[in-house]
This record gives sequence, structure tokens and C-alpha cells, in this order.
Amino acid sequence: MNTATSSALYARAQRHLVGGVNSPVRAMSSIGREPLFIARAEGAYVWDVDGNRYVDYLGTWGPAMLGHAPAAVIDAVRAVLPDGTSFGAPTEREIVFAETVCEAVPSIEQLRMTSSGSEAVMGALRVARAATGREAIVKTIGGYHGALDPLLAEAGSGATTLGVPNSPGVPKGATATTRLVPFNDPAAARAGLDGAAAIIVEPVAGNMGVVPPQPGYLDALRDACDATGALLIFDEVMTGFRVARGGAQERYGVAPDLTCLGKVIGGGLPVGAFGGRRDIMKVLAPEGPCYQAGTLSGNPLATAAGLAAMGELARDGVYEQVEQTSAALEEAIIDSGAPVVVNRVGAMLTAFFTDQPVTDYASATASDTEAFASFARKLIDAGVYPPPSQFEAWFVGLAHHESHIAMTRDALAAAV
Ligand code: KE4
Repeated sequence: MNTATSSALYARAQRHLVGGVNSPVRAMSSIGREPLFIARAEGAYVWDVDGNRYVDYLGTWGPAMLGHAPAAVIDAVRAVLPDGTSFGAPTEREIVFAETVCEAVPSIEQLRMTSSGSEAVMGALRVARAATGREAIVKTIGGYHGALDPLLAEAGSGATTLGVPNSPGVPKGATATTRLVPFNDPAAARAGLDGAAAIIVEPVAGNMGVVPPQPGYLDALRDACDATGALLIFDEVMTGFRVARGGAQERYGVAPDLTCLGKVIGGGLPVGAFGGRRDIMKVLAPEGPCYQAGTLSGNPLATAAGLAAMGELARDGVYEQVEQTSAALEEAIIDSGAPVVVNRVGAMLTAFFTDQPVTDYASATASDTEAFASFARKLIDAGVYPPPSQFEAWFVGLAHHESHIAMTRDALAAAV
């Protein structure tokens, strides 16, 4: 692929944008190449600024469940654009948005909208701490929930589960009440939950690569929270409206106390939301004393885009369709002969360059990241755009069809 224009833009971008990007993973450093600058996207494709077309499985890190620039979303935003872009006041569409989410995710009785998944997680943690009067938060090793101080934590040295910052600039105090336990380890979670406010978990891990919950794991977390009075928080920013219309909680039949959403529910515009039981959410200002706020929360364009996306995802057969296409992609990767283990849940999957089952962060990080990097670079050169990291998910959407899987088979053969 000739990517000279991307390269020139990358050089220029680095003058005034740190690292040339507005989010680190976009820099493609973990696959050892310069980032592609994208000119436009439509359906299953993205085009870079050099005019190269790629079958896209990055899916803008999850939002593109309908594919790119779906007519329903474009038309919905175009229709409301002339009415203004932000009012800083309540609108009817925010009510419809909240009703739509609560209908799709019954464990959410009341919600608060934000402009990103990270902000939704920040709000959920604060509500959990305010509602329980407790401070400790349990998270899983390898779980990613956004760039917020309390959760930019890793396990301290020795047997302790107490968090220490995993980034400069995160104060020790911010992670001092964070406890780290391995994903898919119910006993560790139960032990960590004594006296805790909550556990936050990606019910299907996506940020260590895709790691499904082992049978009974989510139920065990539910029971452990009931036994300790801690709250169960499902971070469904990635899984929400993706692994089922009602998210992982619908797919696995486990109801959390609080849920965080983002990505798909915004149709590609900046949206996040957190919500849950009314008796918990009532602590939130202005009803209660627990503070949370956002200038653009519930933005009129974002709610229009999100409602259009969720509306399309209410059609009969959409989740069966995306399940079939995702299974076909999984099969194509396995058929390619690449030395990988594929984990998939619905329309999200990861091909790990390892020969062992991947069930947690430790087994995920045993993967050969150099092999993945080489594979990803070759896929890009062959016109397929995978997530530029071994520890991210490939996203399938409604715009992927058999023809795209066929193109992907060819690219996989070239990459292998
Ligand atoms: P945002 O603040 O990026 O909207 O959401 C944070 C977040 C929260 N929870 C989960 C489960 C998430 O996956 C994310 C964001 N995911 C990353 C990578 N998978 C987004 C990509 C990026 O950081 O640029």
C-alpha cells in the first residue's frame, strides 16, 4: 500500500498533537508501523488519505455496530442539525434515549448520560461509593475501564491485591483503595469484596483481547456481591448492544446493580451512560448529594445518532446476522492456518498468537506480540484493517457480508 500521504500527515500532526494522535492506541506503535490517516468510512470499509480501501474490523473501537456512516444515523443527525448543536438544557430526546436504554437493559431503572465511557465509569464508581458508604473498588487485572485515576492501577508487589498506579501522574492515594484480582477467578473476587463498595468488571473482557467469562463466573460475582453488600458494576461500554441488544447481562442472564455504556449507544458520536437500580442512582445530584456533571452530556446530536443506531439494532434478526458473520470471520482466521487461538463472543473476537487457552490477563500476555504485529502489518498491506494491538478486539458489524469475509480470507492467506 502506498501510504505516503498518511506518513506526511503523521509528521505534521506530531508538531501540535502529542504523538500525532488524540488517543494513544491510534498511533499503531504496538504493531510497529505509522498510523493510517483515515479520509472517510462507509459500510464495512474505511479509506485512508492515499485512497487505499480496507475492510475494517477496528470499527472505531466498537461504535460501528451498524457499519460506517449508516444512512439511519446520518439522516437522523442531518435532520436535527439545523435545530442547533447544544442547549445545556433538558430535551425530550434525552427522555426517549433513557427510555430506550432502560427498555433494552432492564437492570437499568434510571441513568445519567455522559460524553464518554470513561466518564460513565467515573460516575458509576462515585455512585457506588456514595450509595454504600464504602471506598474500596475491586477491578480485574487486565480490565480496562477508561483513563481514570482509580482504575489506572496494577497489583502491587507480593501477594497484596492493593493497587499501585500504572501511570505516572496517578497519585498513590487514587489507587490505594483499588483492589486487583484475576479475571475468571471467583474466589479471588469474593475475597477482595469484603468491605468493598463494588467490583467493576468487563463481563466479557475486551481490553486484554476478548476473554469470555468462564461458566458460572458472572453468577459467582453476583453471589459474592450479595454476600458482602458490595455492588456489581458491569462495564458494558464495549459489550453493550453488541453481544446482545441487552448486552452481556442479557447474554449470560446476570443482572448487575450498575451498568456503564458507551460506544454503540452513541452511533459514533460522543456518548456514555451509567445507570442501574433507582434506589442506588437516587444518590446522584440533583436528587441526592453525590456530584457528577457534564456540559455536553445528552447532547442533542449524540442522542439523535444513538437513538437511530439503537433503533436499527431493534430490528428482527440483526443479532443473528452479526453472529453468523462473526462466526464466518472466526472460521476464516482459523482456516488461514495462522498459529492462533481465537476467542469470540458474538460480534467481538481476538486472535491470540499463542498455543494455550486464553482465560485471563496472564495467559493473554503470554501471546507473541511480535507475531501479531507482523500479521497485522501484512493484513493492512493486503487491505484488511485489524485492531492495531494484540490486546484489543476485532469488531464485526451489520455492514460486513460474505463478500468481505472472502476478501478477508485472501488477506489472511497473504499475511500468514
Ligand atoms: P472511552 O472513554 O474511551 O469512551 O471509554 C473507555 C472505556 C471504558 N470501558 C471499556 C470496556 C472500554 O473498552 C473503553 C474504551 N476502549 C478503548 C480500547 N478498547 C477505546 C480506544 C481508545 O482508548 O482510543
